[in-house]
Amino acid sequence: MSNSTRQKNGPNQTTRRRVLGSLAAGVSYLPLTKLKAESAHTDQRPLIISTWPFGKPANEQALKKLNSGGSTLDAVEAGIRQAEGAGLGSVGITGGPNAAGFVQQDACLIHGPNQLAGSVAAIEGIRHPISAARAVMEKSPHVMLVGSGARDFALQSGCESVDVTQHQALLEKWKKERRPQKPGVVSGENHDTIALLVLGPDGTISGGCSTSGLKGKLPGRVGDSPIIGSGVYVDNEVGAAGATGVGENVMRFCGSFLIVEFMRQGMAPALACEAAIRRIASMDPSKQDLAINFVALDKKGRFGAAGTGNFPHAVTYPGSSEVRTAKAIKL
Ligand code: SD4
Repeated sequence: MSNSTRQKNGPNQTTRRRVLGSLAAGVSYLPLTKLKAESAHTDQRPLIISTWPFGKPANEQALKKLNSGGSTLDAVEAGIRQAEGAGLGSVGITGGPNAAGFVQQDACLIHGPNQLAGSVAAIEGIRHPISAARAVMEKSPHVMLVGSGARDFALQSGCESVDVTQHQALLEKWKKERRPQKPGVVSGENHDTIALLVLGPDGTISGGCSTSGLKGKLPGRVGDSPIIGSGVYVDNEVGAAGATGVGENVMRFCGSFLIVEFMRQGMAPALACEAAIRRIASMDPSKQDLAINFVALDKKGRFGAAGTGNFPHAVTYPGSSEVRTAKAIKL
């Protein structure tokens, strides 16, 4: 650009054109006017957002941890431990069994300031998989451990073991009492994931995710939840996103990473969640009911969510803790 053109346009117009240009480049085949999901904003810090109504007590536990001097990573772990230990019949060891009648859990966390992450998948008999994921991050040179290796490492790291044989009786009872679910189908009865994101008072962002996965899944099946960039993603300069729903429909598209990239290009969190859902829907050849939902927050304190169904999620900051519902995106 010549000096005279630069002077004529002025810095604001140039910046605006650049932002619009990058927005267009990011979602080139999405009609931007179709995107409607609205984000909210707070100047209050910390700000915590998580999936489903059971995220509210988890958020409050995370807030407590921050108030007692914990880091955003400590808060993520504390909040998710609350959900894992709440006996929800969903997240945690009391979650839904796989097709063989065992609970296999997936969890991960990621810390924005140093971009360190830890993850466990298809782990059995560990009370708090999120703490096992943190142990992988802090005590091993790796990011992800699975199956019996993950369990052995968790035990060596001091994580609490749960007797899965004893639990089997409970699982049998659970299976008898509930309507059979087809693997891969998410209904009101088989939601089972907490993704929880924290923006700290100093602008630090961390996030995590924990699940017993889709009920009735094949043994060994791993979903999106422990996959960095799918179940959760954090970029400390931009924001964070987390997912719940049919993992197969998130992990094929790196859903949470995609949302953070849309936010980097200037989209507010809810809009970025909606754009990701529309992108995924446009790319998915099966045209099935995707059953996916996302929460997101950005560095500026904006937050929001979007889902293919009405999507309740929990938002907590000083002076406020509530469940909000994002209206279903019409595809
Ligand atoms: C999974 N995403 O294992 C998880 C399940 C879930 O609400 O989020 N259900 O695919």
